[in-house]
Amino acid sequence: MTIEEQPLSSDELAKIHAYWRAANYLSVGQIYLMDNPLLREPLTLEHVKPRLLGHWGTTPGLNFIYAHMNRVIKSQDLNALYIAGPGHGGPGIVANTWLEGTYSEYYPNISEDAAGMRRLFKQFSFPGGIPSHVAPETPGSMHEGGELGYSVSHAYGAVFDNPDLIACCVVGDGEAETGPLATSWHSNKFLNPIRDGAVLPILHLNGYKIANPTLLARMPKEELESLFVGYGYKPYFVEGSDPDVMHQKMAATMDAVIAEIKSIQKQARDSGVPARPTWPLIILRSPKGWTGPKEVDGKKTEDFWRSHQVPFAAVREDPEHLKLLETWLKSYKAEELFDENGTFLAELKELAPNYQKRMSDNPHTNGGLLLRKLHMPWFGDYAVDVPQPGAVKAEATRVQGTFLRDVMNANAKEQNFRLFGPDETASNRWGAAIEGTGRTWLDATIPEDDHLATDGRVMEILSEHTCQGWLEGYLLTGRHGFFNCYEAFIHIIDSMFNQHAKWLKTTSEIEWRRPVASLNYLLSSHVWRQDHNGFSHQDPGFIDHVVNKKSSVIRVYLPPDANTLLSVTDHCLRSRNYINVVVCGKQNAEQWLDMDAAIKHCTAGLGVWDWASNDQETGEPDVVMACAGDVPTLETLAAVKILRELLPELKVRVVNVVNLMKLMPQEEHPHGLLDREFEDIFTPDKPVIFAYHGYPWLIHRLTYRRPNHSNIHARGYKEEGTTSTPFDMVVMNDLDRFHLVMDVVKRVPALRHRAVYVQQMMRDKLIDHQQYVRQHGDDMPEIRDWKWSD
Ligand SMILES: Cc1ncc(C[n+]2csc(CCOP(=O)(O)OP(=O)(O)O)c2C)c(N)n1
Ligand SMILES: [Mg+2]
Repeated sequence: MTIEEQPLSSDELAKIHAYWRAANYLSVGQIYLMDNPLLREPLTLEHVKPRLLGHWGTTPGLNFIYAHMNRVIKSQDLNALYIAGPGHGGPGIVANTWLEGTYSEYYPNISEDAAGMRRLFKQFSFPGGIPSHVAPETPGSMHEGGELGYSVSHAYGAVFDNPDLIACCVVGDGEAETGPLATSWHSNKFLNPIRDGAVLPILHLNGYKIANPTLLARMPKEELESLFVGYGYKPYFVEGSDPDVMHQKMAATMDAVIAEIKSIQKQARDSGVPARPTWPLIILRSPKGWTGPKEVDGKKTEDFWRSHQVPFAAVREDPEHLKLLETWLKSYKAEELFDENGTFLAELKELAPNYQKRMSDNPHTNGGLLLRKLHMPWFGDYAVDVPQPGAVKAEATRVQGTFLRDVMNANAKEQNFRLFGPDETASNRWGAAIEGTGRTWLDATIPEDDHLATDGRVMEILSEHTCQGWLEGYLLTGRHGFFNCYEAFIHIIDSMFNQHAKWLKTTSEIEWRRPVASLNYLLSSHVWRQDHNGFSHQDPGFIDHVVNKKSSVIRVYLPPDANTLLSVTDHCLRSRNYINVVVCGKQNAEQWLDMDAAIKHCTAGLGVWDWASNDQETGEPDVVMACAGDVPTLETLAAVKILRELLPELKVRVVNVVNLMKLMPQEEHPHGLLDREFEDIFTPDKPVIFAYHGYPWLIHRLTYRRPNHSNIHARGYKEEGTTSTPFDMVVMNDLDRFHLVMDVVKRVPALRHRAVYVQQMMRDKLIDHQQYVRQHGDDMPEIRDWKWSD
């Protein structure tokens, strides 16, 4: 659909065009200049930056949309934020925040005058200055857009449970080719027009990416239109390149789509019926590098991919380029836009809204300002009764699900807590949470559907990217959430995790950014218990990936049972500005700690399990049996029991690690133990057999600087797996109790004389196991029915 009305008077048209010119001028200035910001002197080489960095091509389009958003925010008193999918258009967004006055409020040094403009230009992509993208440093940004693909999911995450908010979401046509972006169009099926706000997606069809045309720009218009109709949107086209015509078209279209959004919301809110509407979407087809040089060195530049970055960069070497730059900058007629002090003219500045109506100062983009603590039920009320270690079994994540359901209920009024997952929430046994409010679903239902609800708070779509993007958007606008995922497939969002960790690291260094709730992952259906699925579903490597990131923002927890999982969950939901990775199985499994012990254990993060150890009297073990993760803990305790029976004189100390970061040196991670504390627990010189949930090398990576590192012998997942029995999985990876016993006798010098006999016994046991599982398809009864407390 195309709107042909011309709502702007000639004065309004002239002003909005002037506003756009100002933003474009400031964008080019940031890319090229370090002095002479208003071109009051002839441009010379000294005024030009020695290294020209940044992106021009996307910027005029972003500025165009920004100016037109300002117009409707003002005329219709909207509460809106701006998400620049092509975040490389940083100069444009920075320019707009400066024109609105916000930039100078946050950074008084960058004042609203010629001196401030000079600094504004110089700092961009300059050592000691600001990054080239719409980074955390940019007021009004909750989306850096450096890694493309997440704009739409972030926008929807921001407006869930924010009924008055509109997220203007610019999507690059290159960005729209990415997998995460493509799947995220479906977010409209999860948006409840009564309780949620609205997203206004603007597909920015400038035709090109870095060095290629884009698919969406070159496909026939009918196909493009059908594509978005198919996704459930109503596309409005704004196409052209003549600014006067385009301003009228854009203004008319903006008026139409805002009216449509308001009417959809009113209708749903008045009727109380939250059916899925067809939300409007704008397709803006305008030239890449619009208003820039048409040709450079005889080559097409405007309306072509050559304008993507710095359209010409030999300014210092080529006098023609210097002249081209001056002509280009002068084309914006800065003298008509800024007064003699270099201050933006008041009659133009007033086109933008004021105070927190400015998109650059919308508090939702600094979510910590709006963050409210969750009402937390006492997690001890959900405790599994554990009269003795190993006396009962429970499904840890099912217990966690009941707690999360009640967190959700306790915050029903605030509407600030949601759960996210790629269709695995029930499988990961958070069934109670689903039964609580249901899963969000706005489309058709049939009577047999299970807990689909228009106001459900459990968000499920089979796209890890979309789940992650929604949750990030939700958290960054000041709310809380938890993401559950199969352990192996969380790798799909490795890169999104990276970006969020970078965002948190940077924001924690910016004093006006307030802390937001942590991003919490439950990784379940983990490597050791992939009974249905086998090898493809076995990958515990996300932890290895996570620990690469700045230690101040990452936390990894491996609770061994339900009560420790509850304690860790409570802690994660109260924490701020972290990414908490919690790995825990969902199967019915041994429970070790009662709630009191669990709280103490989790508070310490690791500790000696005295009830499983027998070195209390001497205080000096022969061997330390360390474990992290539920299955390794089980195998360790089973190995300890064998050792007790076979070698009663052996002094064994059992250490369980919940908080993996305790292993790191304190200088490297705030949770790290002091070396002295590490020595107290792991001894200065005794063998440590460490059974670990994931790839064993990580234990060495975390402890390589520790005093007793040469005696640490780590076992873990060695990339062996298939669809087999639970015990066969640990055997395949040498993590089973029998291998652990063999490790002990090999490494404790005093056991040399017994080694051969014990090893033979263990090897025989492993042969019994092999034969039994192949014959019966199940683990041996002595394994399956094993109990610590016998
Ligand atoms: C996931 C990802 N892949 C690749 C890049 C490198 N990259 C930066 S900009 C760009 C082209 C983007 O094109 P488009 O989305 O159309 O933006 P615009 O034309 O508005 O600059 C690419 C490929 C990236 N930033 N992120
Ligand atoms: Mg493009």
